[in-house]
Amino acid sequence: MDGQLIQIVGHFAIDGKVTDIRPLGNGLINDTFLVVTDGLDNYVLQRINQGIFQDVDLLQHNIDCVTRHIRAKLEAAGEKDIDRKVLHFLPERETGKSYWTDGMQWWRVSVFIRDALTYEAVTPEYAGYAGVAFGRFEAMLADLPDQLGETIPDFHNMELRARQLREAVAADAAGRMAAPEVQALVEAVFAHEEEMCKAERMYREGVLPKRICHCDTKVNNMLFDRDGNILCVIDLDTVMPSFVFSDFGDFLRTAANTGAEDDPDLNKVNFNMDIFRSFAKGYLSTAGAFLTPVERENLPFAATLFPYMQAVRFLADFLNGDTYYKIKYPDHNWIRTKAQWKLFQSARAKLDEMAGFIASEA
Ligand code: GN1
Ligand code: MG
Repeated sequence: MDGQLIQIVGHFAIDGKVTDIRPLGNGLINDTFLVVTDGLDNYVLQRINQGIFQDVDLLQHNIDCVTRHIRAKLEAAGEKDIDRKVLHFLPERETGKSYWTDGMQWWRVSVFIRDALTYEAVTPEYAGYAGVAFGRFEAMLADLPDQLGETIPDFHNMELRARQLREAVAADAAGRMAAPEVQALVEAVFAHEEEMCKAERMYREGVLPKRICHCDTKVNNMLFDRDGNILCVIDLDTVMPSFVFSDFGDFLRTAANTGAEDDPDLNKVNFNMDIFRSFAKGYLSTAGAFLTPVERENLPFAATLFPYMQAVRFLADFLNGDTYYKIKYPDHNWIRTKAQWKLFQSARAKLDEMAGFIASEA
C-alpha cells in the first residue's frame, strides 16, 4: 500500500483501519482510489485534477450544496437507504472542509456505496430507469436555494468549444495538422458549426433557459442496484447551470452508442434507437412537467449535439498534444474523435425518427 495515500486518508474522519488502497473506475480526469477498511464502510479517495478544476473551493461548494439538498429531499420523501442514494463526503479533521490540500494537490474522501454496479453499456430497460432518474435529479435541484458557480466556465458552450478547436488548429502545437485525414475531419466539423451552435443562439434570444444539470451523465457515472434501478449519480464535479440538453445528450452519447466511446472499429459505432426511445420515455415521465416546448422539441438535437461536442473536444486535445484527457496510447484522442464523429453522423441521420417519437409521447 502507498504510504502517502494512507497519510492523506488520515486527514479525514474515516471509521476503521485502512487495509488496502487500489485504483478505482476509469474516469478521464481525476485519480480515483478505493480505500478498503476493517470497519463497516469503505471509502473513495480522489485527487481532484486542479489543472482542470481551478477553483476547488467553488467546486466543493457546489457539491456540498447539491448533496445536502438531495439528502433533505430524500429524507422529506421518507426514502429508505438514503446513504446509498446520495454521496456523502467526509469533513477534513482540522478545517471541517470537504477536501484537504497541501497547497499542491487537492484530495477528498466519500463513503463508498455498497452493492452498487456500474456499466459501460446498458439495455433499453435500464436506459428507461436512467431517464426517470435524470428527470428526477433535475426536478429535485429545481428549487436549490444556493447559487452554484460554473466549475468549468462555459463547460458545454458549443460556441466556445468550436473556438477552442479553431485555436488548436491555428496553433497546431503537436504538428498533427499535416495529415490529410485530420484536415478533412476538421473541415467536416466546421461545416456543421452553425447548425450545432443553435442552443447558444436560443439562449441569447431568451427562448432557452438554463437549469441545474449534472453535465457528465455518461453511463459509467451512474450507480445501479441489482434490479437495474439507479441508486445514485456520481461524479458531481460538473453539476452547474446548463441547458437540459447536457444530461439528455451526454447519457445517449454513451448509452445509445452500439460501440465504445473510443472504438477503433467504426462499423461497431451506431446510434441505437431502442435505447433512445426508452431513455426519452423515462426522462419525459419525470421531466415532462417542467420542460418548455422549446426544450422538449430540441431533445433530438441534444442527442446529436453531444457526440459532436465530444468529437470537437477530443480533436482539439489531439491537436494540442493530449494535454486534457488521459490517454492510453499515442493516437487515442484521434481514435476517440473518429468514433464520436461516426456516432454524430449516425444520430443525425435519425433526427426525424427521434422527433416523431418525442411528438408521439405528448
Ligand atoms: C470526462 O471525468 P469523466 O471521465 O467522467 C469529461 C467529460 C467528457 C468525458 C468523456 C470535467 O468525464 O466532459 O464528456 O470525460 N469531464 C470533464 O468521456 O471534462
Ligand atoms: Mg466519471
